[in-house]
Amino acid sequence: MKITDARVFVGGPKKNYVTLKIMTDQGVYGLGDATLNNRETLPAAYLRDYLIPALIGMDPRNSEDIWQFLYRGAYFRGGPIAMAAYGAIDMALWDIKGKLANMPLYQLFGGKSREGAMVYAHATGADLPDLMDSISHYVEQGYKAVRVQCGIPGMPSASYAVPEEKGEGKHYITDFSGVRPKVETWDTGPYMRYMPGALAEIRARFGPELHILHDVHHRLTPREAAEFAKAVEPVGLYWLEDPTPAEDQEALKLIRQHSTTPIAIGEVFNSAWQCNKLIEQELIDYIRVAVTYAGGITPVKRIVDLAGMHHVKTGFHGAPSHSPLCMAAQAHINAWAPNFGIQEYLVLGTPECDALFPSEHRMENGMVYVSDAPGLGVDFDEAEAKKYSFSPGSHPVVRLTDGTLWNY
Ligand code: KDG
Ligand code: MG
Repeated sequence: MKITDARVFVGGPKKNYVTLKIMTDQGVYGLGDATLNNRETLPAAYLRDYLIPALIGMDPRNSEDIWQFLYRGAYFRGGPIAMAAYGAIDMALWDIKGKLANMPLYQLFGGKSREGAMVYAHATGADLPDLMDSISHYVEQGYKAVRVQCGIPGMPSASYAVPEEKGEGKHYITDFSGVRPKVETWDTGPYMRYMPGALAEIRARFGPELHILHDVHHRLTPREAAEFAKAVEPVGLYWLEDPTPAEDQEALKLIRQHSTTPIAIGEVFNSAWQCNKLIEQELIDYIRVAVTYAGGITPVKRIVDLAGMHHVKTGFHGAPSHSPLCMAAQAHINAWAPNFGIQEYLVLGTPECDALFPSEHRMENGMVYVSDAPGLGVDFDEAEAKKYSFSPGSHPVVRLTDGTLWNY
């Protein structure tokens, strides 16, 4: 069996999805997602100019050897652009494998460990009453877990993930007006003074059962993060996410030594080598990698297995950054993984997205139910894809009140 051709499509409804389609001499094709948020044309170019020509003629069933060929075979290893491109290839090869076996991917991994996988919604508010309404909205829809982000009194511009426009699926992350980033202001003092109390009010209002998550989005120093994690202990958070940038992994010990608040990290990681120390030293409780960014199903399964040996659960990234193909790959891992924790999920709620990526993966009462269709269980409608083209966007940048550039 041979790979005969592969094509890359960039575009989608309110999003530049990078979709790879690998064709074979047996008529079976595989699909993968290489969407690297706000850098979409780069993995697409790497795929088109370097990787696809090398893949043609290879046996698509040898997904392990092809992954090694991509990763070890590149003299300059890894990095977010390359790993997103490898992620798409690996996903597409697993899709082909599942279709050949006539089995959904979770069966190839070892079958189901659960029926539905718990997901968390994104509640946001310009202020606390607004956030309370947003949380109620998701609780009424049946969500058992909600990530909460709130505007901070005294902070000149909204804190992380607070949309200027309200409504489900509003893009508070990507600004499509061009590649010049919008500037947000951050002030640690007001945040540290306000947010622990706000989280306590949310707990008091919604009771002990609701899983409350909060994303610090890399804004604190390790010492501040340790203080914050300790201060919010009585709230009983499900997790505190990205309390500090994770390049300095040693620094995370400070948070661990001062608090029992569960920590979730990894959405910007693109290699198992960025995860293994945090997992082995048990400095985190949830590993947040995404199948696209971390190089595909092959390496992510290895990360999940290592995590399982160290009491670390999964909490895969699932912001609107990813196409339904990546979300499907994660749904199959979530159905299988013995150490599944939770899945991030953002309701885009667009019929256009469903038309572009038809699938039978279902979302009900805050749970995702994986499709039983062979492979990933998601198709790609090329006629629909013709409606869309690339439009450049950017993440914001963050500056402190005196103008110093800070962590987004
Ligand atoms: O591209 C960046 C977003 O995916 C990120 O800001 C979202 O932090 C995020 C999250 O937890 O979903
Ligand atoms: Mg995050």
